[in-house]
Amino acid sequence: MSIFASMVEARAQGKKKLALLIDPDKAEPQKLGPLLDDAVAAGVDYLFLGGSLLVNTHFETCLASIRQCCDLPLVLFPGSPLQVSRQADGILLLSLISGRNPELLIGHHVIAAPLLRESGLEIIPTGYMLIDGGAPTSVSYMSNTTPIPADKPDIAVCTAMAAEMLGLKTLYLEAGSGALYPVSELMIKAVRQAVQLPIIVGGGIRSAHQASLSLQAGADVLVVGNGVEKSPGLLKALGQVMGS
Ligand code: 1GP
Repeated sequence: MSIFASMVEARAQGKKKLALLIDPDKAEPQKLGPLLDDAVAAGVDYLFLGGSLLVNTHFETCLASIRQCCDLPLVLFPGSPLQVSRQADGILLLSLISGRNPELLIGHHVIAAPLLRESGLEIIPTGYMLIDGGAPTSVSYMSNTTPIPADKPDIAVCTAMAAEMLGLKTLYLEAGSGALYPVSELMIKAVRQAVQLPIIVGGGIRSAHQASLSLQAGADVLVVGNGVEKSPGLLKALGQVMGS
């Protein structure tokens, strides 16, 4: 089954999915084994790999190490066209629809299109929406875009509706890695009521309680990165929340 089909099927069955984000800049490829063992034990559904920047040359090595350690679906979450690799299974083809930077709406996609076509990766067209998380984040700085204010769910709703009408396949509500505040339940609920697309939610999720609130509000896929790096027990707790 394709990655996208697994999201749609889970949504139809009222099940939730958990993604672990690995940032190739922070990960030490040779030391990923224990983290990936924990991810498998916790029932993580997808591994996302990517970051706003690449400041080292670990990207392909990281992918190879992950491949050696486990066979979880590996999805690229690219900060730039440099983060494309045949070693993954799929890619979130992100269009930054909360912003007005043409390069991130279509420009980079044009550059990457021939490579993506040839790569054999499953392409998952994704409406990427930055929501203000209480502090500037790498993604807002690097993308040179302004996040949707956290108290303006109407803007998020209209943006999500437009994404659905344009034919994008999933939405990613993003507070930004390490955000002070995750995307609010109010915002998730409002978007959930407006569209049928699978909704991915990430940024600033640091506790099982927060995860549970986001899921109840309507998130279909939760993404965690920083929280797991800082608190190794979090994955297990999240696995229990997903199970319930
Ligand atoms: C960032 O949504 C992801 O793009 C995950 O964020 O690292 O804050 O969990 P965290």
